[in-house]
Amino acid sequence: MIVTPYSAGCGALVSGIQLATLSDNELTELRAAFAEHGVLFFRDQDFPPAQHLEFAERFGSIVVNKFFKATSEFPKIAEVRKEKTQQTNIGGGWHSDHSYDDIPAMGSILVARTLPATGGDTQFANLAAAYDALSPLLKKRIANLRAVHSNEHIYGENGVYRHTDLAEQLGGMDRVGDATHPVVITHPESGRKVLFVNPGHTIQFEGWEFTESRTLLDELYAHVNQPQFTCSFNWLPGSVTFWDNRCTWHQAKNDYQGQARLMHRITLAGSALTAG
Ligand SMILES: O=C(O)CCC(=O)C(=O)O
Ligand SMILES: [Fe+2]
Repeated sequence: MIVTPYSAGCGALVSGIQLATLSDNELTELRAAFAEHGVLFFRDQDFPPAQHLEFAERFGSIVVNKFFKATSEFPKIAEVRKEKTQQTNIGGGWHSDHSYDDIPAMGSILVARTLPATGGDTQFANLAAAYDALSPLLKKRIANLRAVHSNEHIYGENGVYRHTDLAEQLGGMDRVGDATHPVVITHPESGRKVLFVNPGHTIQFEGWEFTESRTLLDELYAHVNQPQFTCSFNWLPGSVTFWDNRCTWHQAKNDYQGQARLMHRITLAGSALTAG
């Protein structure tokens, strides 16, 4: 297995393995690479849905997303679909998956099934590197804060997706909810401190006024969204991406209007978060 950094501060490309036929030793190596880099990219994988499922179950335990449609054959595989005629895409703004749950998802494994001729990259950000680079003053300001993470403003009755052409493929409107988490967590595998807030789901700091929260959150978001902490993955047939939701953000570019794109996603369960 060869693991090479994908960009200066974000992700790694893993080559020389097939996820569908990974040996136990390779799985151990992969776990270490995953803990070190937070997001792994794979090319040229022969990885049908049954093998996607099998790999996910070897790595951890699966959680099913409340809002996305599943594939007809595999209820644990979610479809991330955009039709030719559709304008809005899923995950078009920076977020981490399931941070609105009390125990957020550990990771997501995304597999390309139908790709546009050009465009449709997924971008990632490294929240451990971003935390390390915060000024001592900002680190001090956020040290003991907690933040509220919600999905209601996205998937709820008046959420941003409800009045778009994505609405008909989403369910679970009545299952929205929120959770609070430490703003700085210690990553359970790497032991690194991580900035655990994201633009998609974090709505405010616990006990703070909304506008006050907004100002500091926007400052933190602008800090993360810099070239030294981010990268963009261009999908090709056979590409797979596996990211850790506790220490990365991602967003799907919506720059391929008039073309279809279909990805398969499996989400893996996490463990309770620890304050950093
Ligand atoms: O379609 C993508 O590139 C990513 C969409 C997304 O946010 C997800 O699958 O969690
Ligand atoms: Fe996502």
